[in-house]
Amino acid sequence: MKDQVYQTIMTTAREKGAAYAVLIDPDRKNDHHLATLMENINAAEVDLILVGGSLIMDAGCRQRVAQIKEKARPPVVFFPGGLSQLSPDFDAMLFMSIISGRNPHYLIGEQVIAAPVVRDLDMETIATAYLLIDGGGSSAVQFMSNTTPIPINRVDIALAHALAAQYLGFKMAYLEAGSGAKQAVPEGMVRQVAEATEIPLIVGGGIRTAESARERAEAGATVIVTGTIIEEQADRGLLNDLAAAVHYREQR
Ligand code: 1GP
Repeated sequence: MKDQVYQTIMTTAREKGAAYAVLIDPDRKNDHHLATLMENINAAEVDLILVGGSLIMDAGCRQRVAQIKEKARPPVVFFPGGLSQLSPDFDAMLFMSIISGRNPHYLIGEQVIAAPVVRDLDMETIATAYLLIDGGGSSAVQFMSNTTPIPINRVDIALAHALAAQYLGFKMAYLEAGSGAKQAVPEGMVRQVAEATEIPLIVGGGIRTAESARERAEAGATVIVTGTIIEEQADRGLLNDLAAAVHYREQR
C-alpha cells in the first residue's frame, strides 16, 4: 500500500510540532484568485494542500484540481465531498467515513462506490475517521451528509468516537467544526482526545488566527487545517504567521 504522503505528514509533525494544511474549495468562487492563491501557498511553509468541498456549484472542478496540482509545491490531497470530485491529479486522498453520523451512505456507501475507481487510479489512501463537531451554525457538511454533529461541550462523545476509530484501524481522525465555523474545535477537546488516544488528529473548521492554530497544534493536533480565512485573505503574511504558529517546535 502506498503511504508516502502519510509518512511525510507524520515526519513533518514530529519535526515541526504539527503539519500545516490549506484547504481549497475547487468551486468557481475561487476562480478569480486561484493563481495568486497558489503562488502565496508555494511561497509559505504550507505542508499540504487539501482540495474538496461539500457542494461544488459547476462542472469546472476537475479542471481546477488539475490547475492546483500543476502549480502546487506541497502534496495535493483529496478531501472528498463526494465521488464526483475525484480526479487522477491528486497525490493521495483522505479515504473518509463520517463516523460521528449514523447515515449509512456516508459511513460506508460512498466508500464502496469509490473503492474500485480509487484502485484503478492507484491513488494513496489515508483512512480517516471524520468527526463533525457542532461549531455553531449549520455547516454545509451537516446538511449535505444528513448527520447530526457532536455537541461542542461533549468531549466524552468525541473521545469515544476517536477511540472507536483507533480500534477500527483508521490512520487518522479529523476533528471538524465545519468550514466557516463560528467556534473552532475547543483546545481542551483536542488535548483530551490527543492524550487519551493514539490516533493522529487533523483539526479544522473556524481556525482564523495564528494563536488559535498554535493552541490546537500544541494541544496535540498532528495537522491543522485552515480554509476560509486563506480564501478570504490570501496574503503571504497571514500564511507565514499561521505556518509559524503550527510549526511551534521550529527554531526561529
Ligand atoms: C473545513 O476544516 C476545514 O472542512 C476548514 O475550515 O474553512 O473554517 O477554515 P475553515
